[in-house]
Amino acid sequence: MNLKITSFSEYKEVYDYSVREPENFWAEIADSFRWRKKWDKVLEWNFKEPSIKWFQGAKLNITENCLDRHLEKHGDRPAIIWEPNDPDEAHRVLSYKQLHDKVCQFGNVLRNNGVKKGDRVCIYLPMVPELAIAVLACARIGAIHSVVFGGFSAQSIADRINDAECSLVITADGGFRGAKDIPLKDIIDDALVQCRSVQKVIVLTRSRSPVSMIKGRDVWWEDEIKKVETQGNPPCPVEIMDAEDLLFILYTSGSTGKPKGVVHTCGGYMVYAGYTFANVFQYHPGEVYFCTADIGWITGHSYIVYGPLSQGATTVMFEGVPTYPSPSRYWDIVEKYKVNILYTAPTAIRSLMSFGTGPLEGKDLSSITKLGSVGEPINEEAWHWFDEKIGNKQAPIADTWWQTETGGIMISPIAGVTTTKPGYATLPLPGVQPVLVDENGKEIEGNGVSGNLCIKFPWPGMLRTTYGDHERCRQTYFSTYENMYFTGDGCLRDEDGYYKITGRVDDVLNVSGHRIGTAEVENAINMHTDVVESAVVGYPHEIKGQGVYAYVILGESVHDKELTRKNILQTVTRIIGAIAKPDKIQFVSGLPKTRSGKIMRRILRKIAEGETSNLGDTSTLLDPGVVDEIKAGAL
Ligand code: 7RM
Repeated sequence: MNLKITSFSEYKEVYDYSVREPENFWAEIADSFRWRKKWDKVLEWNFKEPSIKWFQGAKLNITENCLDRHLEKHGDRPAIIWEPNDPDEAHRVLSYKQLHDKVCQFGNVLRNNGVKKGDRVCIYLPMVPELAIAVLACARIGAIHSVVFGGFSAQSIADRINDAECSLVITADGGFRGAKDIPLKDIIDDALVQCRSVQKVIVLTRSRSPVSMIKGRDVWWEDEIKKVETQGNPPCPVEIMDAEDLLFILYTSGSTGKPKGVVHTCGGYMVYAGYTFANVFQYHPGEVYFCTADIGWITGHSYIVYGPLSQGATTVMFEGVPTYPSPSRYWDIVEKYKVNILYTAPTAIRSLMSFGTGPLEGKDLSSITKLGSVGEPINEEAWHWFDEKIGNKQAPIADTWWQTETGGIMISPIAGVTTTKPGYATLPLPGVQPVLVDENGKEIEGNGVSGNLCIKFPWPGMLRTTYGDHERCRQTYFSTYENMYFTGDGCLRDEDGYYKITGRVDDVLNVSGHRIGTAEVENAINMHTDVVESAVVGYPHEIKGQGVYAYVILGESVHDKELTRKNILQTVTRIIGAIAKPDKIQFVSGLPKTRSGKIMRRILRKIAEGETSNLGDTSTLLDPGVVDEIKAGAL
């Protein structure tokens, strides 16, 4: 079978085949990749433990699929086009050959610094080509990367480094994002005070800001590269990996206070990222593809690095933000590199929409033939703006639903092949078996229904465990409904069988496409000395999708509430990072609790949404009086 589906009738045929004979289907997909040894068994699984094994017995290295296999015919093809934060700085183009050389060099640097197969490496870098190089170099030598987004605080990094027991950190002196300079090395230094496992820090020069370099621990990227060069550029033989060896850990928020380390493995993840990229975007050789995500999130892992490179694509990597130095920036980039495929997030679309059509004037977007959206539900207004103003009604929009845990796109239109519908992720990709279930775990069949979204059969890109705590993986994803993976999302299936994801049904917020647990934010707020208790909920936010609303009970000694408000924001920034800062803080004297002490978030959510009538049944509350006070003080 061909890796790529090219007509609606073929989609239906292939979809049915993938359900009827999943193992044959996936074996045929996997055949289009380069393996050192083919598998003995396609799939072995149970969702009880859970235990999921794809392509057992197979041997491979994902970087041979992303680099080596393209060299003979396409070595000079651009692999990465890098656009700097500052449009006046020179851009960079790395061909497949050049990228291969750099990955090999840095793989040797890692080996020289004692990194071995199975070791965990934390990567905290800005969006520069060296980030992709570092990720691929880890994969090449069999080290497990854990990329931490540049917006997280020292405390968050320390927690992640300690959870994975990383032995080495790769960072930069600093990074540029819009008008801001981010002191990455300083933040790492603060984090490492708490981290005993880290022996080495490799520091890339980017911002040339002053940093402290600790003897015996910190080394410069550039110096280490020179050492490899003076060794006469030895080749960097790949570590031959088992299909189920760990490829990476990526931390993501859930409904508890502590982020989970989602684990992906080499074989299945590679097949899934490559298959979904090729299909959803219908990538043709020579096309220029631009995904605006950060590699610190799963979208960047799967659809800036592994997916596109495994298919020999040209992937644009952008260091900056959509509004710097002006809200024309994305359109300038599209014009400059004649971008054909643009994959971005609803929050970015809404933000750019708010500037009107001025920033689009005189910009040539005619190269665009396909569009993608990811990270959160896309409202119809944003969908139509994207379609009309960016795609000129000629470019199909793939509204791609998926998660860190799924490794790749699950439900999405296939660009130009299957139908789109505003606000709908539409249909599952072949190989994906979604089901809707009610509160009791009973499958809801038929169309025109809604329920909680589960997946009832494994797919190669799914998570295998949560690092260091398999029980947590079972509890979170496989215990709510028997024999199903539970996504945490609510979903509607319309009369035509098209899926629309309506949002999280657990205590997870989605702020500008970033997942944030309400418990995580509450823990951070509660660390402030003046705070007795807090409750965090989401509310609809015009640009961010959801905003963070915090109800906070203060201790008695607080005199200057305005200062305390700012101090709380500072505390959250310190503990988690600026992305989790509450948009609104309401000081209250009590929270609506049941007699058993549970906070009734439903009420708090309604008030945050501005809905003060219809609060539903409040008779089970310990003190119904607090509700009136909270309503009166709502922001
Ligand atoms: C890729 C990514 C996952 C959560 C997921 C949803 C929400 C993502 C869509 C969406 C509606 C979409 N991974 N989500 N894509 N909701 N339509 N197309 O975002 O792990 O960071 O977040 O994001 O709630 O569960 S993630």
